[in-house]
Amino acid sequence: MRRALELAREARMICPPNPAVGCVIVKDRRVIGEGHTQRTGEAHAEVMALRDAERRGESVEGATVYVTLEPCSHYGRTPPCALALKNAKVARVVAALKDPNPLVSGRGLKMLEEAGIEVECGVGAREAEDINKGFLKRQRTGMPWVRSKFAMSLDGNTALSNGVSKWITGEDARRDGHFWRAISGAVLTGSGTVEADDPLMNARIEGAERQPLKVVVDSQLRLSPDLKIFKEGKVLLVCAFYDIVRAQMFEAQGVEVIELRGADGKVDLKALCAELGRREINEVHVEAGARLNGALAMQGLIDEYLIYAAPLLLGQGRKLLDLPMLQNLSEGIALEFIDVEKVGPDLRLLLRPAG
Ligand code: AOF
Ligand code: ZN
Repeated sequence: MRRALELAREARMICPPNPAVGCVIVKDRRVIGEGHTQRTGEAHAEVMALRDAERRGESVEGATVYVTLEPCSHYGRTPPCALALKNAKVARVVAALKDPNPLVSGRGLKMLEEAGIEVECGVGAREAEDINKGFLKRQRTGMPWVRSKFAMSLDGNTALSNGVSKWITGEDARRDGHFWRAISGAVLTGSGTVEADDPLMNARIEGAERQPLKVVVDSQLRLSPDLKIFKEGKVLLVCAFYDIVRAQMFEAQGVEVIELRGADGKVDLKALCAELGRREINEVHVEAGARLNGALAMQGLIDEYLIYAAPLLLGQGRKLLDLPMLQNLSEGIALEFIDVEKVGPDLRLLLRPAG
């Protein structure tokens, strides 16, 4: 299962919105086939592992299959993996997790059991959950997993007061950031960041064969359609007031413009997340300023903070989140460290809301 989880991790840039799944086939204590999920619409992990065994000239009859997600039972873009395993006459299937997809949800395991195959579920569940937290959250709640990324000085500044921020963190940290963009279904940013930095917001990393949808929040549609972000890839521009003349300037270049207005006259961020969930976005990667991040955090929409901290002190500057002035420490956003790693000269911190 450890190897299957490793394979699943390798699939993360390729397969969204499909979950990243790894599969290892073992017989007589030898690995005779392995594989992971391919691009959406192409083969699942189990089929890749079966094909691998065939290529190696191995018979899978009587073998044990380790897979990081319950084999599917439905005809989706591909035929059911549970059926492929049944036809291959494997003896035992060990799955890490049940697939919460309502089209599967226990039916895959049941189908195997009914075929007389020994089934076990739950081995390596925690890690398997972690690899597909976006897919799993979306299947369970309809909402995507939202991760906000920041680069800051050790004293918590994301830029100087005059806006200068290039570069606070080193090259390694910046490269690492592209990996997280590449595994995401969408990159979300705001008008302030787009105007100040004119970023591309794509994933520039080897192995990124699919690009995340670029989502830009611009309440008043005040950005210029000539900015780089609108020039390439799929872009969703979200406003609070749809102005047909402004919108058409973007639409003429293939940008989709939608209006999602909340009660406060700003973009309804919760509705936006729900909309991205409907569009099969599992993970939303936020790279935005303190205003958009503050609003997301206040509405409890951030599931994870990815913070690169540079060994640099800047004194005054811009903060991670714009929050109303607090009176008590207990009003702060309490987080929990999930992972801490050194990336080049910087630290990479992964945190989630506590509790
Ligand atoms: C598996 N093995 O490697 C993956 C599975 O449209 P399809 O046919 O590609 O099916 C997509 C669904 O299959 C997806 O939503 C999820 O429930 C399951 N993913 N299942 O047996 C795999 N990636
Ligand atoms: Zn499948």
